[in-house]
Amino acid sequence: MSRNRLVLASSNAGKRRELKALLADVSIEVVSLDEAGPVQFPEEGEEYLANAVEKARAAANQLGCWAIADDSGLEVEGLGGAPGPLSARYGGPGLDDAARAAYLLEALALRSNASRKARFVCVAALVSPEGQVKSARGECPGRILVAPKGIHGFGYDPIFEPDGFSVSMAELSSSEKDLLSHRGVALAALRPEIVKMQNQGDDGG
Ligand code: ITT
Repeated sequence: MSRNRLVLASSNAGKRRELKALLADVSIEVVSLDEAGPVQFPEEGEEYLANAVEKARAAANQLGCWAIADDSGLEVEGLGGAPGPLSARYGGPGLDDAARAAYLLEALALRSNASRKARFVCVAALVSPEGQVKSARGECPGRILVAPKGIHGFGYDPIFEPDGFSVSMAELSSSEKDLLSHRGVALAALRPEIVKMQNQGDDGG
């Protein structure tokens, strides 16, 4: 695999779709894992930064190219910040996105007067074929709705209303979400490093 490619080190189709759109104007070739080849990922821990770096590092090491990964989650004030970095596994194995969102709504409903204030967090990590690491964090503040709304996006989007909006994240178009989302903010902050990476690729290095 050419080192002048950037692989999206994620098994989550919703994330990959968003990362691909957010990287649409980067001139280096952006490829998914199904095009780049299988990667053995390490077990994830409970820290966004370490998780994001380890996912990108695994892909960069094993494929010999640039890799980008994100580790993200939803933090709910009334649940003491849960599910946070454990968002993908919240409620146990075997749940789909809708069941996980329903599980979170139930957990919140069981706590009387629990704060519905919440935020999405994303830490994105870029790793070079030589193992150099750059990272950036993005947050999107909002609140948890009482019932799901909307069909766009993925994960917890139908139960999250971003601050300043009266619709759920899943009622926004993908381009509207990209402008305000935790992932959009993290990728915007990482952009200068991606442009530098692109230039290194152009130099043949
Ligand atoms: P990879 O590690 O393979 O990228 P993953 O889904 O396991 O996929 P994470 O460990 O980072 O990724 O878990 C993030 C979870 O947080 C994700 O599965 C969703 O449940 C939730 N999440 C993250 N970003 C989200 C977004 O933009 N909208 C809704 N839910 C989101």
